[in-house]
Amino acid sequence: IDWSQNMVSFSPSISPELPGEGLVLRPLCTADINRGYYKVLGQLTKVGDVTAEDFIKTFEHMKKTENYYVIVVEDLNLGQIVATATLIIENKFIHGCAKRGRIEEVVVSDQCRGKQLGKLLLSVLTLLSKKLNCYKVTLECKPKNVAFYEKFGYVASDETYMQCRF
Ligand code: 16G
Repeated sequence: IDWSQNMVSFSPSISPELPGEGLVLRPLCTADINRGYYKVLGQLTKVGDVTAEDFIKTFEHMKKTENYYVIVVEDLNLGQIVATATLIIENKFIHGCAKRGRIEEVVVSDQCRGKQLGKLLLSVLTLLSKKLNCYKVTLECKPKNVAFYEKFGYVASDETYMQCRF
């Protein structure tokens, strides 16, 4: 990704390569199930009872499709995941068989707020979706988070987000 194209400023300055003292930004790996990955996801929503086997099966499927970019920030001193976000690429027949990006599961652990990690994750995945030639990238969020996402160029759509829950 071309980091110079990112839309937000960081103070103090951080980057994907240097996300902060003792922190590393990298793709999710299987061992992260033992580094509190689910504890972080649990701060967003219900995660359910997931066995290591369930996790590995789902993760292997995601990797095989090559359409999932799950990134995490690890605190190297604690050996714990402290933030995560996912970009999913969807293939379309429309727009000249274009690709569309979806940003999902953006979570920064309570203890790691104020380190600009949410900003970093969103900048990286938004730039990545552009680099992968998505014609758009979308996300769903709570009204209180709208101002945060606007910083990266996201605008509220005139379409209504609808869902049917089971
Ligand atoms: C938020 C998340 C979405 C996640 C959902 C879970 C972002 C930008 N959005 O909408 O990715 O799947 O919450 O909520 O992180 P649920 O458990 O009610 O489906």
